[in-house]
Amino acid sequence: MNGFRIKRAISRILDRGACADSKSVRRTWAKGLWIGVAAMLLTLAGCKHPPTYTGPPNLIIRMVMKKWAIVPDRIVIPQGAHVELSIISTDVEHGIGVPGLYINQPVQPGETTTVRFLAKTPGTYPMDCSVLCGRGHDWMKGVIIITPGPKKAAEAGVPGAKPRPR
Ligand SMILES: [Cu+2]
Repeated sequence: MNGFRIKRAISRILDRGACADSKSVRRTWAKGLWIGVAAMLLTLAGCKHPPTYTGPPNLIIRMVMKKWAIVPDRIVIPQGAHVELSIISTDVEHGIGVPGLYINQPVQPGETTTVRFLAKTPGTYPMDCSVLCGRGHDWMKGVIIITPGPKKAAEAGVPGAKPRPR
């Protein structure tokens, strides 16, 4: 009788043990899942966007992307400007890419692509075509220069810059 009880007690303990094991396996899975979700959220939170502004732009720059050039290919912007790039393509799909300003937008032919950003930090920001568009794709390069200090767009010699009508 005693031997039977001991066997039952042992099997109960073993059962509990097995149960605890599967629970801990489940817990480990749940932990892994939460860590995965947290990592994903952190990655998304870490995605950079161009520094932006509210209200209307005070500097609109019209640009043309075509085989194989970005026109104008040198854009000088005074620091602090509320910039709107208004970009068209005259032939195939291109893309405006300015990694330093976290800009990467496709530019479809027949559509105007608008990119807004605050010219926050002075510097030289290389730009290029971000969509593989053909054999001359690598030649499609340019630069955005944000000059320090408050200057009017005209003084900074912004090509294609037009003040917003008031
Ligand atoms: Cu391209």
